[in-house]
Amino acid sequence: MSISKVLLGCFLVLVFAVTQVQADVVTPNSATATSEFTAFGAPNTAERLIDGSGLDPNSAPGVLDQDHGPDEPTIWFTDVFAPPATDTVDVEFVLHGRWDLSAAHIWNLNWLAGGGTVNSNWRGVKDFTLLVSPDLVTPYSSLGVFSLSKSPDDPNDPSFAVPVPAQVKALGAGADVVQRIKFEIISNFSADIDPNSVAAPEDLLVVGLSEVRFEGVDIPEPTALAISVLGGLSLGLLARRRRKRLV
Ligand SMILES: [Ca+2]
Repeated sequence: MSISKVLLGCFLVLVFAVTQVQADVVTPNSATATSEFTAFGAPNTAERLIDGSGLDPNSAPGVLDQDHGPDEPTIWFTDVFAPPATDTVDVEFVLHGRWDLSAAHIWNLNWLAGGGTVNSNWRGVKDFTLLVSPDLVTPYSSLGVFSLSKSPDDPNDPSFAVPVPAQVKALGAGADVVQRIKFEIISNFSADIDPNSVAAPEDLLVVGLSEVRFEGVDIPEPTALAISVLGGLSLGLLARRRRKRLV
């Protein structure tokens, strides 16, 4: 067998391997928010959305199917002492590399506040605009407005939040090449409660989430292996032509 045929075979095997990848769980490299609650060392930063905090591995074998518990240190929410207007809050995720995303898996805020005695699920995200960018510099483009359901209460005691599953949002063709995702929050569920039931009007502005993952297929960058195979293939074909000239 000629060297060019061997190299061509290697190249086809590489192309086949690249095209056979499966959809995977995409955990962002970083998560940042325009407001976080960190007073007194509180851990309620956007990092709580991507570190698996609160997810229960006993509820399901796969992360995307696991329930998220209502413990306060495992969720992100805005600064309860100085909350910005809900519709000004952004959360941004940066992925490792670029992905063809098919869905977002979002665990809405389920929060037992007040030392584990007060159901604060009304602070969950209700409507938000989801935007994507193919890299670290291209301006975001919107995939539209998405809506989440409020996390459920304990049916036997509505004052208690309970573990929640992820809510799945299909992302469609607009998410073919994505490295950054931004949630521009529009509203929480504060309109569903009696304003007189909270201590201060600004409390109504607080908003948060419990965990976020994405689902998609990795978009391979040009690798040293692919470049070397292509280079070898070119050299092989060149050598073959030279041999032909010498015959
Ligand atoms: Ca969490």
